[in-house]
Amino acid sequence: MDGSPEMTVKKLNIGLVGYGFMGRTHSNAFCQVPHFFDVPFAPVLKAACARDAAKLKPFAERWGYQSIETDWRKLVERKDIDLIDIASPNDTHMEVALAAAAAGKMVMCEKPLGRSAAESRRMVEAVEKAGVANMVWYNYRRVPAVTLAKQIIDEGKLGKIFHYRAKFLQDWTISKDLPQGGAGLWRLDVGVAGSGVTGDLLAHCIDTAMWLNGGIARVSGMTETFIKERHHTLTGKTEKVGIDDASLFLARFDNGSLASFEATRYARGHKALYTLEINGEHASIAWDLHDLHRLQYFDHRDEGRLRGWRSLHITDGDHPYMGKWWVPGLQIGYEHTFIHQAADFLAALGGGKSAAPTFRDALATDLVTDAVLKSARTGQWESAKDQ
Ligand code: SOE
Repeated sequence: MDGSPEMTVKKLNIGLVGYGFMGRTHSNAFCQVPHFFDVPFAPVLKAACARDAAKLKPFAERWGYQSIETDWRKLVERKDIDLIDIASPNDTHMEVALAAAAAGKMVMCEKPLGRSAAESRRMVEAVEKAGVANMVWYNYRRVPAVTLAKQIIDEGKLGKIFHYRAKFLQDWTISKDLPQGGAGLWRLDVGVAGSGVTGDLLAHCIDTAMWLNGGIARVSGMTETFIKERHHTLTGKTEKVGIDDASLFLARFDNGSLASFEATRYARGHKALYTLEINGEHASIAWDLHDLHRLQYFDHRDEGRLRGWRSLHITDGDHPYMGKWWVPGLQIGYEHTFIHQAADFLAALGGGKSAAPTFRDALATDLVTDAVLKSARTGQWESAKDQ
């Protein structure tokens, strides 16, 4: 996870594209990572890039970026940039990543990798052809409780896995008066986002699921767009809504286990309720983003009289990542998952590798989301594998 304290730390010059919510989480991760982890590279915030200089400037100043660019092509061409980090809306991911890889830069990209598996495939080919380190910011893998779940599963503590259940529930788009398009609302514009909750929320659930429980073979999905038309902030017209507001699917994993997944922005009262549960032959685990520092664990092998769900408080030094933070019992939060991801990326880079999830791993997720959307259209079970 990290290197030895004696190692020589080299500089890694970052060029960030985008300054929104994700631009902030990534910038914070780059700033914080060397303060807490012994990483072989120290990120340098060399340049931030976005079209709107007036909005970009205060962002760059606040985070300490040394310069700004208003054209990502210029950023990608700069000789003093080692890594391009894409934190801009989904419709920019492919173009920037292809150019960055062709220029020999390492590439990090916000999720989902592409707006479709076809876009993601081109991005995988580009980074692999260029031989550059790459990673996608599926941050929830790096919640210490979720990483612990991975360790527990890999150690075989659950035994054969029968069921996987995941949900990601929000409620922020219920109003019909909410427009689509533009800053903060591009997630509602299908041309920019690619899809609705399938690519935005289910993609997180699928990434974690395949990491914990292996590949997904087949899916049967159902989607709904509850509000069919919305005012578009960029065109000024009322336009058809092309995204899915809710998406549910059943799946069969390669290991034979059965799964159900659900994501919606219409679950009144839920802001970002990502939950997962896995049931195995011997034990089960459950996790909830709103209580992210706890992992629920039930082991049938416990003595009968004392058997029950244990609520593990994941704050001890021997829990994943926690030895780098405060003292046992003190919690960390959402932003730390990005810091962990940056730490793992830099450590892997020290060994000449890419940290997971790589672009190729993220393509596998996009194949599943594509299959879910296809199944919702055809009403058939669809393969989630590359055809
Ligand atoms: C959507 O509201 C969103 O911000 C996603 O885009 C993020 O990936 C998720 O982590 C939280 O919700």
